[in-house]
Amino acid sequence: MQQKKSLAELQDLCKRVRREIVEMIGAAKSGHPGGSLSAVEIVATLYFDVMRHDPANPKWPERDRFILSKGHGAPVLYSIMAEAGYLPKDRLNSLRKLGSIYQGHPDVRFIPALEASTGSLGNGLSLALGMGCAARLDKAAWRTYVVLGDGEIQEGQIWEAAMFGAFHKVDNVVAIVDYNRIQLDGFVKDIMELEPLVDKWKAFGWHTLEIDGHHIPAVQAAFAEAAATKGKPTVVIAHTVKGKGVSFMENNPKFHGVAPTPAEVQLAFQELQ
Ligand SMILES: Cc1ncc(C[n+]2csc(CCOP(=O)(O)OP(=O)(O)O)c2C)c(N)n1
Ligand SMILES: [Mg+2]
Repeated sequence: MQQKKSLAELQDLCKRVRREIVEMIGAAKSGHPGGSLSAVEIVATLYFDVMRHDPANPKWPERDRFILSKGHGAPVLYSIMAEAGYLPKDRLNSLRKLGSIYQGHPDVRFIPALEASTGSLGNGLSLALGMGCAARLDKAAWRTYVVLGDGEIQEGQIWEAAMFGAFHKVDNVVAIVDYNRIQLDGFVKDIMELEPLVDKWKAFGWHTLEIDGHHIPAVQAAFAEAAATKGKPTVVIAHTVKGKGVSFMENNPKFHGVAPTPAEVQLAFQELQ
């Protein structure tokens, strides 16, 4: 089983993961730094505190499942799965290269330890709810976690899935919305506003929590509350900062899908010590 990390260890890990995200996207000269950096605490807390899983046995039937529905955030997942021991660390810098297992979006053909290939936005919540129903049919205890982007949840399929999850009481699924308020080329509020977002999820019948997605104890508490919630699925609206940790990327739509230059990588490293 995966060892749990202390709060201090998790915070250290998050810094290291941020450096790796910047480094690998810099080396690739393309990729999505902003939405990778905003999800670091969420994914790290899941892998190193919340989920029951075993890197030595990736297909352990009782494992909790994780889906990064916003698949363009692949670097955060690759870095954390490498840290956990699923994947080779020394090849992270082959991101987006032909033949690399580290493709621009997570792909089960190259990384069998993944639960799903993602990147076509809008699908992950449906996948997660299907997995949740499968666990229930099997009377199994494993739970499913899915990270969604805020731009992503403008997709119609998300709201069909939301209706399904509440109607079928799929209470072993937790959706996390990485609410960084920026989508591909601008602010969500200017493109297609989501507010009042908490009210919407509540109206769809979900147990709805709102947290600071960079505050690890709040992330931990949200997952504990989700596990104790029966009869409805839980959604965690995680307020985050796109580009978190790198001053010139923070809250800057440019760094949705632009790689840092070598000089910017060095600048970011100084900030992420
Ligand atoms: C179905 C689909 N449409 C469009 C895209 C192109 N695309 C990639 S990322 C992105 C923006 C996503 O924004 P958000 O969900 O807020 O992600 P984050 O801010 O976490 O990076 C879009 C439109 C896609 N990957 N899939
Ligand atoms: Mg976003």
